[in-house]
Amino acid sequence: MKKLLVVPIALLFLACGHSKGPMANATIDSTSGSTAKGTVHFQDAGENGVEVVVDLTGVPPGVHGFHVHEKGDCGNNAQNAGGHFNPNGMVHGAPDAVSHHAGDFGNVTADDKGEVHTRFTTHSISINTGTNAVVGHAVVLHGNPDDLVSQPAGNAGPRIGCGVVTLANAVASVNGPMMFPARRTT
Ligand SMILES: [Cu+2]
Ligand SMILES: [Zn+2]
Repeated sequence: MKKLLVVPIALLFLACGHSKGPMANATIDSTSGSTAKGTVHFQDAGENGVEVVVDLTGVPPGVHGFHVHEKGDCGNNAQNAGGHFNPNGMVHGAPDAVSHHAGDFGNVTADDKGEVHTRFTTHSISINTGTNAVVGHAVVLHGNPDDLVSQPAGNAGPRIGCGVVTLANAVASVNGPMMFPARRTT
């Protein structure tokens, strides 16, 4: 009888943990002379890696370098964010290149209204676990395209938007209430 109870509860626990894994957000603010702003949302997608959803406005139409940078500090017109987030000591490159920084998201493209709405998945970062955790670092939007080749940062020009990535939830708090039935059976 006890075993019959435990199995469905375990399945519930797993299902919930998968659909509501850790999430993080960055609110992008403009640097001086820029109007770029918006949000970047990170969602743990299990085996698919991390889904990144980007929604920006006020961006000059065209192609713009888009990266996670090392320091979680957007001060001094985002210069304080430092270089690209590179926990594995790689050289700069395209997101699908053999070698690239964990923070190399490549480029995003703003439409003729100056808006970016895009999403992609990546295995290069995690939300908040391990050395590739994105929380605590900064997302930076550049004025020019990342050429995906130049070292150390793709020659993407000025930093026109920046936001620090913060954790939006925690798996433990989401799953906590679901453990009540398990405790009641003992
Ligand atoms: Cu950058
Ligand atoms: Zn890079």
